[in-house]
Amino acid sequence: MKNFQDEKQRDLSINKSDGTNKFLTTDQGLRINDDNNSLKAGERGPSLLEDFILREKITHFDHERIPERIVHARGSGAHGFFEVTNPIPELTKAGFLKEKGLKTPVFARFSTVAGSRGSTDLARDARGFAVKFYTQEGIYDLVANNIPVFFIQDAAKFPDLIHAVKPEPHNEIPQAASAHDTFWDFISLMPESMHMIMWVMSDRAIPRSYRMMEGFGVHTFRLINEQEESVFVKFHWKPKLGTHAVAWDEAQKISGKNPDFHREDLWEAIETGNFPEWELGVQVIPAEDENKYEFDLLDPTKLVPEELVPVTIVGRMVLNKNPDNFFAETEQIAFHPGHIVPGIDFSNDPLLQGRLFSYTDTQLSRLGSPNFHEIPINRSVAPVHNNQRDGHMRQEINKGRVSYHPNSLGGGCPYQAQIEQGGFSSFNERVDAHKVRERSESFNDHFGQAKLFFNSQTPEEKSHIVKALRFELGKVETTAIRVRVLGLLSQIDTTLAEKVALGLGATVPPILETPINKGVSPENEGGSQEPQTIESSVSASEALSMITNPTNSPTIASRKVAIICSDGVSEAAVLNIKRALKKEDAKGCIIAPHLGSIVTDADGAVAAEFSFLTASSVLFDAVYIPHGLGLNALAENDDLFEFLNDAYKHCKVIGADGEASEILSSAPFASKITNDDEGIILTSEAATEGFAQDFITAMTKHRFWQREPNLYN
Ligand code: HDD
Repeated sequence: MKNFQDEKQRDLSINKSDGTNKFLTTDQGLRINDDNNSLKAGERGPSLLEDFILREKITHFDHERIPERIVHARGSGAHGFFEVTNPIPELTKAGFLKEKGLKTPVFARFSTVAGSRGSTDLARDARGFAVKFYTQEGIYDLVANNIPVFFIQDAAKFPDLIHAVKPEPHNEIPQAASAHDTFWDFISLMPESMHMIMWVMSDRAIPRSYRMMEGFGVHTFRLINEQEESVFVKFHWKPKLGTHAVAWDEAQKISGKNPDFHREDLWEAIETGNFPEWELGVQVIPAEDENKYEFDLLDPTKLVPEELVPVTIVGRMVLNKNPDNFFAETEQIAFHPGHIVPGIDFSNDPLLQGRLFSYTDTQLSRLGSPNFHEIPINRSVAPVHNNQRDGHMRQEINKGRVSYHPNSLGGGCPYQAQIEQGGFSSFNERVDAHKVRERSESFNDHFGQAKLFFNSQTPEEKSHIVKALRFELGKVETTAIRVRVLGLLSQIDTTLAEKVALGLGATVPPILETPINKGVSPENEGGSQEPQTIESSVSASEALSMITNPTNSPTIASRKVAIICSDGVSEAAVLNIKRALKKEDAKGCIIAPHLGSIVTDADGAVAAEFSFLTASSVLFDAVYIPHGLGLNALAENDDLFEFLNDAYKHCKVIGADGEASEILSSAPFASKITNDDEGIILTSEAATEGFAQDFITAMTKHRFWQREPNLYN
């Protein structure tokens, strides 16, 4: 038996348990002799209430679940570090941004917004991108999304927005989907949501991977330097792997084939050493430029185009360790935009101001106690000393008689820190105003930046937005809601509205005076403030398109290629592509009609990792069919054609060599393949290194969307 003499040893034994080589015990440390049978009066008799071991086990089990997050319930996270590459001490006194090379531990959690904890990763939705920095000056949370703007301008509308998007209350349908009446009813009456609607109807809302998403702090924040001077700032995360999406049909199929697709992707990338990485950038706006732009910096439905204020990179984040326990870490982590450190401060964005209340409140209900900061994943690495005491599940054993300030009995401790000693102080902003429930007129333009976003998209991306809107509104049953949305879309782009209307068999209404902001009903249109459209001084921005986005890099690291094999496959061809992919840190996975060994033409064997039953094209980035003797058998396999069809439809690279290239000519899409389709890599010869290189070069382009009919044209 251990004799816990020092406190530290005891702490460790409480907090860490890997369950190996240990006796099974009760929660009180009593060794259990029989965990399989409850205590009964005789072998066939009734169970006895006395069985404290059974009762403890069942009671704990009965209470295993905590309320899921009211939004962002479905998510995945990982540990890592943030490293300063370009310190900005002239702008902020925040210690974790001050010194080149300084590393700060982080935990990042990515999430969907609307779905429940068990819902699919591939829902059309914004993604949460929350990072907890364990800085020497306390916890800093950057609680961001993968979209730089938000649906609403004031936190007062957040419960309405979420009630509208969540499953409808009478029948709890649909799960993790915005394609239903209540969501679009709300949206149709909230023109301020139109900019964000353009983003969520774009492919941003169906990312290929959490690792291939940008992150945005959304609100304007403040940075404060040692001289107590302040600038405004917008935060950006830029992914090293570029920003990529899947196709909408693909997203829906992935949801069935593997609802954990993003979760697994993040987990596997970290397990295999492909550590996800982002750069952190800032857009800095001098205080004197606060009113310089055609939009208000405090309006969270607006972004600052990078053409007006470039993004300066200050550091990088690398995620290099998966959690040990999902519940203890990913589920119990408590983010809060109000967790800030000296050198960072809030702006008066009314959405942010409401968030500052909401997140503490939600932790109280979810984690059940004001002591949520003591849960290991939430603990500050900076020492915590204060006079907060007691409460549910208090971990800290505070010593002594003093739990108040000021005190003399405790030598005045803990005492307040001067600003020079790292004490936090808010920016000394002058506020002199009437108390009002009003919205600033500078928030009234709801369409200017929606247009900017739409105009920045490539033709293929515009087509995807048309398709997404046809899908979403096509699921809406109330005709009047569809028509109202068409009216709003026509204020962004008339062709967009007409193309969506075509898919709905509807007509775009004349532009209506739409109700905004105040409590107005659809019948009683015309709020106190009229919506207006202010043309953006930037007409298009490359950074807003995923295809022209400057973050895109020609890497295929961690991408997965399906290599379709059957007995008699060319061993040389399989090894050739596998070798070439490995060099790029990508992976070739063998898929065959059955699992286990596949005999090669050289009488060797390759192991099939998946069969057609356990794999699907939607789970891979590209498909390759190597030549070989068993192709005739493959050519009769319906599953193969479904595989290839999806790969073609989702605009992926498809390659084949030797006789295998003939299989493609019998595929249903064969007649559609055009000569200029750079995503179809074929050779009638046996594949060479050059072939593998062509295949990889094609993969760096990610997708060949030109294959699809363009719905916007
Ligand atoms: Fe929020 C969770 C991001 C507006 C109230 N939010 C939550 C998470 C992210 C965001 C990433 C999940 C954190 C995690 O992984 O645990 N939220 C945003 C962004 C917003 C935003 C970028 C707008 C710019 N949120 C917003 C408003 C309110 C909330 C206006 C309320 C007034 N958000 C919450 C919450 C959640 C939350 C209810 C649910 C679980 C939690 O906080 O811890 O308090």
